[in-house]
Amino acid sequence: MTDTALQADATALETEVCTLDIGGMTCASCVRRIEKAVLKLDGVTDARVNLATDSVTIDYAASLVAPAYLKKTLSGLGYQVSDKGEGADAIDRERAARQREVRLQLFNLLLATPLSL
Ligand code: 9UX
Repeated sequence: MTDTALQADATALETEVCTLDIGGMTCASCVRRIEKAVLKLDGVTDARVNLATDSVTIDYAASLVAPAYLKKTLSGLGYQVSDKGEGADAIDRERAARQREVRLQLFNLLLATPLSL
């Protein structure tokens, strides 16, 4: 398939958008380096790096490329890659798990008390 045919196909495809946080972008050339690497992949139709927020927004066809592969490509270049807001989500999940643990111990305590009397 020629490049133009491939591009025509890509634009006809349903595209998804994902934003990834990128750690380790220290100079403006990183922007071009990241955009070039991602745009080179089949299924990627656009990539926009935002240096101010340390993130990249990628338009891609989910039928041709998986977000995990986009992440792998960028981490392969030496950047720290995570889903947007993953850090905050992880903290929330940890907090929820801790609350479950506390409730479980309280329940065990209430259950054990009458038996020991
Ligand atoms: Mo600049 Mo980025 O010297 O990988 S291109 S830090």
